Amino acid sequence: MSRLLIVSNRLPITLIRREGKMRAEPSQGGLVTGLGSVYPSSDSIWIGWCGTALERLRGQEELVQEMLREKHCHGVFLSQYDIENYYFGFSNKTIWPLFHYFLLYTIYNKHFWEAYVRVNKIFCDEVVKVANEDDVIWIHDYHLMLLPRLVRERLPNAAIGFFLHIPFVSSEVFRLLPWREDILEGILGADLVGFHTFDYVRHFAESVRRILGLEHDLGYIAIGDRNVRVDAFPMGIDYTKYSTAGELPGVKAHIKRIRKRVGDHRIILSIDRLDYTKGIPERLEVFDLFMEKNPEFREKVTLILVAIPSRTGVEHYRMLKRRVDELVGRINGKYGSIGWMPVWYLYRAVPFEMLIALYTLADVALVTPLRDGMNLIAKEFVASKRDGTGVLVLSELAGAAKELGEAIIVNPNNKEQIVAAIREALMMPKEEQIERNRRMQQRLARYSIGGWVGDFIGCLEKIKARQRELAITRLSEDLIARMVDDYRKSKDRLILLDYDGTLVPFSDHPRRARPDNDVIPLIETLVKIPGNEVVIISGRDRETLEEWLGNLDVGLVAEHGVWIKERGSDWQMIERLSNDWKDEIRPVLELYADRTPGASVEEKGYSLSWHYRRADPGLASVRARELREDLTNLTCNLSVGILEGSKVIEVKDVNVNKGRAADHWLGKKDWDFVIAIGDDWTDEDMFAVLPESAYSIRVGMSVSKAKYNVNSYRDVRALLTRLRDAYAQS
Ligand code: GDG
Repeated sequence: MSRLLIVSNRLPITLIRREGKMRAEPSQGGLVTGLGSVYPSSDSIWIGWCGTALERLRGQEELVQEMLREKHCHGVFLSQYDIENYYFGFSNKTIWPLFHYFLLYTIYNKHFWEAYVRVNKIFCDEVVKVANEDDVIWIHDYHLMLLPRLVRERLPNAAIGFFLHIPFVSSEVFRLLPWREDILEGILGADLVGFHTFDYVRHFAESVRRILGLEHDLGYIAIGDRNVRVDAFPMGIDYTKYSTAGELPGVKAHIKRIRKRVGDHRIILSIDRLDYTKGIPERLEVFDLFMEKNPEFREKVTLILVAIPSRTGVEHYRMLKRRVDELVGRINGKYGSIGWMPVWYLYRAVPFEMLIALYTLADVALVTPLRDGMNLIAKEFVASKRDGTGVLVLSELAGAAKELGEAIIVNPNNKEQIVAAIREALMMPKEEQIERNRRMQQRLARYSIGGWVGDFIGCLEKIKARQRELAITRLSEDLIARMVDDYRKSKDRLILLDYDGTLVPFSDHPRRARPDNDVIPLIETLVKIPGNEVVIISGRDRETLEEWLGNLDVGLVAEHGVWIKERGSDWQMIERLSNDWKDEIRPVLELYADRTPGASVEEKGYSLSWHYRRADPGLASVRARELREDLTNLTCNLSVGILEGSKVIEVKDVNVNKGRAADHWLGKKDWDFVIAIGDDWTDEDMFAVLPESAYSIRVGMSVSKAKYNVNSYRDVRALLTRLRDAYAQS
């Protein structure tokens, strides 16, 4: 039976050794509280660190592992040194600040990085120990970004998902990281990469494109022979748990106690881990400004500030704690009176019932992080509002803002705006509060944590199914053997080959993609074999083909079929074509080339092409889309068609395509062996006209009319070499 292996830095339980005895306590934080309401379960295993350094567990590892096994967990043991450098170091002093745009807090340190690599390898060993072949492996968060690739290397066919719980920064910021390639390649070891929002998806895909040079297409990134899916999965919460928790007796008791403490004051609530990304001091400054500007609310409103201690071993967190303490003291000193303390500050984690009591009582939740991957507090607050009252003031820089549009959305750096938002929230009529919350509640109920998990895992399963389909079409050794056998037995053989991307690799400058010293002798020997007819069917112009391949005894097709040249004859046109349309289209292509640095226009006898391989990829893809639209409108009354190749848009006569050119040769003889190989959309016309018995091969792992796929021009050369040698052996 297939199981789900969840892998995260921390297990949902923390083991604490006190007076020689081990005790288990629930862990804190967004990931474990979110996923912890669905897992661990009997058909899953959660793999992670148990929260205590190896040195403190010495001799008790087996016992700990046994305790964890009972809870469907598997422990990863880490030394104090690794915790310092991998967890407090690279994870929390490098990645965390960088990925939240706190560049000045980011430390680049070789020892941190080395520990990060080492610990990811330790995690990999544990995953491999636990995993069965058909398990689904779901790796979480920024501590383990190298793990997908490491696991892939050891378990090549495993179903691996990766989810990042924090933002993925813009490529301009990500590129600052000295180990950027390793991180991207690490993540791309997964089959499915998930983020909270589409912005993060875009940032990731853009970083991959700029740093690794890999293109993305409709949410897929091709890396080697694998296609990695990248998509947004906004994490939900256990809606029922929060919407019904108000009934728990413990919650009612807490409500009473809190009411007694704050009297009938209106309550503004602020809850976060004490982290500089959450904007806690900034929020206190806003509260100060609110009190100053709105004296009528003094002695009427209390801010309950819950700050959960977090990463206390990191200097910036200790500084933050001092700053918050100071600000709370200052505000309470400035506005407080005998019967009223403006800020009630709790520096500790609160039990679940108290959390719900606070959500229930709060008139306003002030959730204003400076950056936040998602922010579950905002969602939990809304879900807990059984009577529908209460107002959420939410930062636009939290991922949750994308889904909670009915909240009052603010820029966390705009203090005046937040002051106004607090006032608006406190004055908002009840009916409006209810209407806004009900809409958000419906959305949260529909996409709860179970839906989120199901969506992610469902998507991963679909990808694996798609990979299995593609694997069936991949040209296997068995198929090659069969092809070689057919080839050997046949007498009249037609070999149709595209040029760029099929026989030779692409180059930034089309003129540089000359045939090299390996490919020329290969074709030369192939055409010498009696019964072989080789035709090179290209989109290039006649002159270039003549210059590069004219000496070979092959058939040639130029401009996708405008011109053909039989072995030993001259170039001829496939039919009379008109060029009248060019004057209308050329200026448009030139205009787009001027607007896109690196793009260029190429004019061939009966076609015009707009090349963008050397242009900035982001800009080029926008321009290419615009150009396509313009051309579609412009050409609707002309007999020309728009063709998309690899980084090129081509306009040419609709009557001309590689299919017609291929037909010319197919009709010449009763061939008993036909093979056609090509790498882009223009070759699909050629595949479409082949007889059923033909072998058709598309270079690259795209869906195609061709029967089989290979990875690259190298595979094509290897295959042609096998065919050539097969003759010598027969
Ligand atoms: C990361 C990302 C993303 C908090 N205090 C108490 C308590 N909590 C629970 C809350 C909530 C969770 O912890 C906090 O989640 P957040 O989402 O707000 O924040 P991070 O810990 O920074 O989490 C974040 C998240 O991962 C999930 O992907 O949303 O952007 O930074 O569930 O309820 N629970 C209890 N007492 C507390 O005092 N019982």
